[in-house]
Amino acid sequence: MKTSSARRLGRALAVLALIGAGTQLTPAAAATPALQSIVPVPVSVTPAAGVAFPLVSTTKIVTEAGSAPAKQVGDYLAGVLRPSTGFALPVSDAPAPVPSDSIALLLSGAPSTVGAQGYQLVSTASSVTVRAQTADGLFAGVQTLRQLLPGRVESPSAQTGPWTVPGATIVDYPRFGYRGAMLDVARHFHPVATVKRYLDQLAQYKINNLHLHLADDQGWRIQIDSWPRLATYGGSTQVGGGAGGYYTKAQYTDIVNYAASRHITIIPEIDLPGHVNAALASYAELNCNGVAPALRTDTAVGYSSLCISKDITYTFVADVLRELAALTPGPYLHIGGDEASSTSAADYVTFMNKVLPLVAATGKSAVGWHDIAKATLPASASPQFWGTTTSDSGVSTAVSRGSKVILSPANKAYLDMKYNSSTPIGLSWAGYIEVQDAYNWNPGTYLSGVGESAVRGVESPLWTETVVTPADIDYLAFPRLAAHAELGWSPWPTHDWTAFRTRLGAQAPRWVAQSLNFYRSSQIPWDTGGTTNPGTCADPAWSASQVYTGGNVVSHNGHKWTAKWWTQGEEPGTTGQWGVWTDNGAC
Ligand code: TNX
Repeated sequence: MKTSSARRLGRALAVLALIGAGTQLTPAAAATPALQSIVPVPVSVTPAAGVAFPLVSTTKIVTEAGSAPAKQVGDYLAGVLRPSTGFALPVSDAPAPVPSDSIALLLSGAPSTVGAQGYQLVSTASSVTVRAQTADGLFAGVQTLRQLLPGRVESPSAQTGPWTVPGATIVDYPRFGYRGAMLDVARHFHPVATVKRYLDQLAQYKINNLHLHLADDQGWRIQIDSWPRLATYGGSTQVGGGAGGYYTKAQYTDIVNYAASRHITIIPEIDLPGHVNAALASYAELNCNGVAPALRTDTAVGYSSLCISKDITYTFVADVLRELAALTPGPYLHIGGDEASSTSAADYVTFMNKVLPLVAATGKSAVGWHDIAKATLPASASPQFWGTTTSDSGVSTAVSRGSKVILSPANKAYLDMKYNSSTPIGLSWAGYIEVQDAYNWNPGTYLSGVGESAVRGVESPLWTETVVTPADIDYLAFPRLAAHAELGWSPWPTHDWTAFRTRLGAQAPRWVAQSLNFYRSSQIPWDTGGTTNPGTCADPAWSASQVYTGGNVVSHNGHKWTAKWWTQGEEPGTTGQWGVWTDNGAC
C-alpha cells in the first residue's frame, strides 16, 4: 500500500517525465531529470512545470537576519558553489521580502511537518527559498539544492554552466533522527584530513552522526592526558606494522568542529573490556598479571581483556571517559563491548554494571555494540545491533525496558564486507553485500521485538583491517552508504529498488567531479553524461574525457581493450586503481 506522499511523489515524477521532454536539457539531464535524482528521496516533490531558477553571476545568498547558524549554512553553500561556478555568491542577512535573484535560507515559515531536521524548498524563476525550523534543517535543504544542480557543480575547478534549478516545492524530513556512519581509525590510522573528507561525503547524504572507533587491539588513537602512553606508545603502530598515529586533543577538537560545521555529531568509541591490547601494552598495571604484552599488528580478535577485578581498571576507564566527554559536545559515548571472549560472562556483566554509571557520571548516554545488552541497561543506553540474525533476546529485552536501538546488521550495513568475490579489499565473514543487498531491508521491521519507534536509526560501520587510503574508504563506502542513508531518511513507502538504482546512477557525475573512487556496481545504470560512442579498435581511440561502461571496446596504444565497468579518465594499460580495462591483445 502506498501513502499519499508516495503517490504524490509518483505523480510528480510522471509529470516530470512529461516536462523533461519540452525543456532545454543536456542529454545527461534529460536521462535523469534532477528532481527525480535526489538521494535520499524526499518525502514529497511537486514540480512547477516550465519553471526554473537560473543561478548566475549576480545571484546572492541571503540568510535569516541575525542568525549566526543560518549564516554559517549560507557560507557553507557558497563554499560549495563558488569553485565550479566561479560566481561571487555574497552571503548577507535576508531583507524582507526576499529579493529576486537570490537563494534564501530562512528560519521561519516552514510547515510544521518538517520538524527539527526537515525543510521546505521552493524554487521559482526568481529565487530558491529553503525554510526550516533549525539550521540542521536548512543544511539538509542545502544538500538537496546541490543535487538539483548539474553534477559538475561539485567540481573543485571552474566549469561551464548553465546552472539551473528546476522549479519545484519539496517538503522533506527524516524517518529516523539518527543517521550514522562509523570509521575505524584504530586498525589503520586515518589522519584528520581523511576524516574531514569523509565528513564532507556523509553530509551530502544527510548523515548526521560519525562514530569514530578510537581504540582497539592494534592502536589507541586519542591523546589522554592522565594516561599519556596510551597514545604515544599504544598509538605507535597499526595493522600490518605501519607507523599508526593518534589525534592530539587539538586535532580531535578540529574534527569535532569540522563535523559540527557539517551538522554532524561525533560519537567517540573506546572499545571495552575487550579489544584493549594497545592499552594493556601501554600500562603494565592494567594487566591482571602486571605484565604488559607486546603491541600487536595482526587482525586476531577476542584475546585481550581489561582486568575486571582490579580497582585501577575503573580509575582508568573513568579517567578516559571523563577526558573524552570533556572534548565531545555530542550526547553519546560509545563503550564498545563486542567480542569480549577473554572476559567471562559474569565478569562482563560486572564490568558493564560498573562502567555504565561512569558514562552517566560524564553526563553522556552510553552506546555499545549489542553485546552490552547482556547487562541490564538503563533506558538511556542504546545497543548497536551488529549481528547477522534477525532476533536478539538481549536487544528486545533492552527495548522493552525503554532503550532505543541503532541498526548495523553486519550482512546489510557493514561497509567493510566485499561486494562480491572479486572485490580487491574488504572482508567477507558476514557475506558479500552488493548494492541491492545494502538497500533491501526495512530498519523498522528488521529485528523481532524492535519496532519502528524503538529504532534510533541506521549506522554503516567501516572497519579498516584492509582499508588504508581515502580511495579505499571511497570504494567500500560508495555507493552502499547512499543506500543506507536513504533507509535512514526516506519514508518506507518510497522504498523501491528500481527507482533507487536510477537515482543512485545519477550520482555518478557528482562523484566523478569530486574524485570519489566509487565502486561501479553493474547493478546500477550509472549516468554516463549522455555519451554513447565508445569507439572501436580500428577507428576512434580511447579518450580521457569519454565515459565508458562495462563491455565498451576501445583501441589504445595498438591494443584493443574492453571496459569491465563504468569508467572515465582511467587509461587502458595504466589502469584505474584495480584495472578496469581488460587487454584483448593487439588490434
Ligand atoms: C567484527 S562488529 C568486529 C570488529 C571487526 C569487524 C570486521 C564488531 C562489533 N566487531 O572488531 O573489525 O568484525 O568486519
